[in-house]
Amino acid sequence: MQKTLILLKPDTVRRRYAGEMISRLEKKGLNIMAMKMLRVTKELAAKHYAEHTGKAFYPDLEEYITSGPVIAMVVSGPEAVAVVRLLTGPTNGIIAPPGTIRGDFSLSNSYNLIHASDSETSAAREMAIFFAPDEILDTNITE
Ligand code: FUP
Repeated sequence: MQKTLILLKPDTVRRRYAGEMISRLEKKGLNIMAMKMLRVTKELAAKHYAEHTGKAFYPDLEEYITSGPVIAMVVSGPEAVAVVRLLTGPTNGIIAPPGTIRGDFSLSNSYNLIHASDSETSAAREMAIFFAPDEILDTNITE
């Protein structure tokens, strides 16, 4: 079993798609182990997006991710990192295939609704940014 970190970004909350996203994750068979709504500060954004802080698009990314509440989640399942990235689709909603979250709900390379860790190493790093260890619960679902 693997764990991965998901952020339902401000456009998901604004567009009232949080339920749709959570439903897709649950229907796939992933277990929700942690979930909280929060406002990402500039400091938190820089920590989470450390690999992007020097890039030309960072100011816009910072403005977007801090623009409203996000929902942070930890989900688990077999190969959860890769499985959630497949559900999410490529970064750019314009080329993301239909059936993926970004393919179905985004026409943008920036406003793409959801973040999902891209490796187990990133997942461990990102989970520690958003959750204390005791906030990640063993949901004990085996079926
Ligand atoms: P992803 O792993 O698909 O979320 O994408 P990246 O880690 O490469 O990028 C993180 C976020 O930066 C994306 F979700 C959107 C934003 N971004 C841009 O705004 N412009 C770019 O050219 C690339 C990424």
